[in-house]
Amino acid sequence: MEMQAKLIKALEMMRSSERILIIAHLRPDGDALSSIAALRLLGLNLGKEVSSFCQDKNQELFDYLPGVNTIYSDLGSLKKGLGINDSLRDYFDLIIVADCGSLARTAIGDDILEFKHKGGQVIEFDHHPRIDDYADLEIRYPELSSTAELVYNFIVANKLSFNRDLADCILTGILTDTGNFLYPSASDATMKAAAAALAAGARYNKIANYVWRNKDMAMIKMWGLALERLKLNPRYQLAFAVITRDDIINIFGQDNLDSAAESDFFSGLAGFLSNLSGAKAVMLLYEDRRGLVKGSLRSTPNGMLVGKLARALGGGGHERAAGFTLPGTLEQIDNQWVLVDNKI
Ligand SMILES: [Mn+2]
Repeated sequence: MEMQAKLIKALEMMRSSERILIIAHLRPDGDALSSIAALRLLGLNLGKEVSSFCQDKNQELFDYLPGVNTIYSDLGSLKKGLGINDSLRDYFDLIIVADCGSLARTAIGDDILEFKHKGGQVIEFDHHPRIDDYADLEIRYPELSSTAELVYNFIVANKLSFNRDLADCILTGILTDTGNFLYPSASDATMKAAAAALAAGARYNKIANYVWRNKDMAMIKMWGLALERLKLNPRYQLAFAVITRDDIINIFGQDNLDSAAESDFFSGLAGFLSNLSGAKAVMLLYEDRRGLVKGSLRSTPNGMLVGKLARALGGGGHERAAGFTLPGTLEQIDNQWVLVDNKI
């Protein structure tokens, strides 16, 4: 099926449902939350009852997006809030999964499979490479910059009205997933979608302040430390930087980063480093918590595709922007950084 036909079919499925649950990935980024916010508005415009879920969403994240404060951040409170005793199928007839890449990234994969098993319908809107095949209607286009761009295509394909609130969502998703149009995923179609959002009244300044001009002193210092630590592995032409748990405690004065700070560090700094010339790829490593190391990989222009490497390390993502998580700690031995897996 062509994209156009799939997008029309998605609207038919929404129209023939009464209660819709929209889900994006755990530890959401701007694109995940924008996609939820936009799809929720579109569902409400159809007269549907719409709920949304995103595991680990913290309260302030992208709070200007319409309805983003109504997103449930854990399944228990969703079920309690809606009076669901058992299965999601007892309440919903349609689930829309947005921007998730894999079922695991919904954080409630088993509940979704059970929902489907009991006759519920699932639509996927995504721009990650396929990992799982579970949706009744899979609208997956890895060549798109963002799921928000796909949602914009949904609006256009179905000739739905495009208002300022929707435009804020679309522009936010595009700006966050393209690093303000810097990453290679920003195509002419992406620019056209963003231009349409601006023409519909999207508040560019407010969005840019939120997604880009938002760095406090601690975050700038963390960027600074990572830049100072930047090294090139000449054999693989891989540039890399390392941030340890102790660095985070020293800089932030606390032992954890909230998801907004983490996303800024990973997406913001990794995206910035993807402009590095003289390297084929960039890798940021940091100790997510004691015993767990997260890696973020970016391809540089004309560099190597990093998606395969991330998948080989048990992670996922896009071909040019991907990540992984491994057990272990980061230690400096003989002036070299080593990932030590304490379990081995
Ligand atoms: Mn995305």
